[in-house]
Amino acid sequence: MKDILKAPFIVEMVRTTTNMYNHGWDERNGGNISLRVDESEIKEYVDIDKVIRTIPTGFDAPELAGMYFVVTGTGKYFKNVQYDPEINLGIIKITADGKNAQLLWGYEDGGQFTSELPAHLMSHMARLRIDSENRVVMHCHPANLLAMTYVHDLNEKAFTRTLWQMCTECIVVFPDGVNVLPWMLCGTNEIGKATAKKMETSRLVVWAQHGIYGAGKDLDETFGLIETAEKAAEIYLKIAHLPLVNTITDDNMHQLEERFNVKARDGYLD
Ligand code: 2HA
Ligand code: ZN
Repeated sequence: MKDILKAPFIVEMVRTTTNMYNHGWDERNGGNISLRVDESEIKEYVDIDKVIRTIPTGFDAPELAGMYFVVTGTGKYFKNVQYDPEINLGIIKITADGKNAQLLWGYEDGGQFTSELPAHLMSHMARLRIDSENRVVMHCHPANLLAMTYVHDLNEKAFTRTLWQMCTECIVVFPDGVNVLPWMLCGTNEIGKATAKKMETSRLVVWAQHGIYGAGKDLDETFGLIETAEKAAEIYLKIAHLPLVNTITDDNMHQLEERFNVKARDGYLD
């Protein structure tokens, strides 16, 4: 067996959680990540027949049966992942019936996966139906996006258009826009289902007064998606109280669509 602490999927999780903490997106135990990894890769580092514990997920995820995920632990601090990956992270395999998770490595203090696992697994299912390359679901609490949900209309088209108008790159990075959920109780199957439904039409889902979910093919891409939306929200908060003199027009955005070969979400541009 190779050294798991040198596995690219663990190294990347450590780097990403540390980076997110350093961005101020994951105070205390805020935020969680799940990363899908192929069995062939996992097998080089852990004995996949040695189940440490079986933990019920609390819902059915039949489409994910047999899949492996690296998942941040519940109650764990992103700040600390770099010092003790084996306590703060875990590798789970979803059982054949889709109802349980077998722990193969990690959560060494007896812990378990994030309380937001329903939102993660349901979002993986939703994204995988659209894009078989999707591997990551990421949740965090970036201050500017969060602040924006207190002062901006939560209508998805209006919210998306404002973000697109704040930085030229936005429409290129997230042409599918952002979807928005009203405040809901977190950690429940209900918010999980609602998030997954929103993931059908966008890789970014804002949880009003809480944070954001992102999905993507790797940790870098997903981080970059959230980073770009958060930057736009920061610009919005810098200008929202000032008289607006200039903006990025819909005509400008059509030029960006053409130049970068992207298609803005249907009906979002004039
Ligand atoms: O894991 O961010 O939404 C802590 C949270 C819950
Ligand atoms: Zn949260």
